[in-house]
Amino acid sequence: MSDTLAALLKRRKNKSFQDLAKVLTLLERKSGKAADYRVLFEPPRAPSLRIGVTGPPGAGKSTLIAQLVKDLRSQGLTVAVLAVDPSSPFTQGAILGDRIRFSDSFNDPGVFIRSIGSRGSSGGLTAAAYLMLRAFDLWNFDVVLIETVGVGQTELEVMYVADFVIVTLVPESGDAIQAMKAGLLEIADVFVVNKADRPGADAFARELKDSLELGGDAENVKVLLTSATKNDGISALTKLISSEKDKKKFILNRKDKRRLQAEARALLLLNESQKLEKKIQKIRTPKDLASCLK
Ligand SMILES: Nc1nc2c(ncn2[C@@H]2O[C@H](COP(=O)(O)OP(=O)(O)O)[C@@H](O)[C@H]2O)c(=O)[nH]1
Ligand SMILES: [Mg+2]
Repeated sequence: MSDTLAALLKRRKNKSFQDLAKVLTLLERKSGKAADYRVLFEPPRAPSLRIGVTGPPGAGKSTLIAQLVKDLRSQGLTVAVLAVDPSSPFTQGAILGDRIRFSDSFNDPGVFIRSIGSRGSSGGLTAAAYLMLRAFDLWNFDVVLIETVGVGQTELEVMYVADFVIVTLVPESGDAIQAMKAGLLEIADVFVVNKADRPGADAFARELKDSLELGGDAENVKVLLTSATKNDGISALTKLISSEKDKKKFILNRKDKRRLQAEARALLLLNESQKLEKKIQKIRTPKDLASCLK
């Protein structure tokens, strides 16, 4: 007999990765009764620090994450990665043929990696993503890295799940002021100008800094240069992450009203859409259709 969500969550103290993988699969399918989910909403004893890594496709987010994982592991921290990106190489099959030599981390008992392909029907993060992150809290990971792709409006939602947001750009990202207009300033705790081994990186970083100063945000938002493939500049980023973890302020910030509402929105939308789908499946005839709005 396969394990139920309730049974798997009950033995979470074992911290089995196999159990966790099963939990995530069940959460992704949203199978289980509402009562089974309750434990996910209890305040965790030691919540994981959630780091959002966002930015346009190809900016080097996955490469950066692979390097961050190695760095954080060398500090003895346990790490989970959740890639909300269908094209992410963070699946064992894909990674083998990938230039990112990440296989070490796959055999590391302190690293758990999972990707989810789909976004919610409303365009936002899926309810599954919120629930999975809660499961990571229960499994007591020190740090969770969340990769989300793009810089559109829906991606801005990452700020509701992450405690600290790294916006990854590249020298070719273009007009820095334009980036600010896209709402990136609102979500970024740090801007990473990756591919700093390419021309124009310094100038782009300076332009970013200038526009931060204009907006009066230069003190709160940092700009770092990295070259993820060369493992350059990553340690400065790891330092920022460690200091965020030590400050513990993130635990309080989780109670922010907007964050709670964003999570509720994802969960309720899923609930309602499942109910609607049941109704839709019952429509068989033009007469059914005519009466569906009653
Ligand atoms: N030159 C250079 N290439 C990089 C760097 N970081 C990543 N890349 C390359 O950029 C491409 C996209 O990287 P990936 O991590 O998949 O980007 P993502 O789509 O943002 O996750 C890959 O070919 C990487 O090897 C870097 O710092 N410098
Ligand atoms: Mg990626």
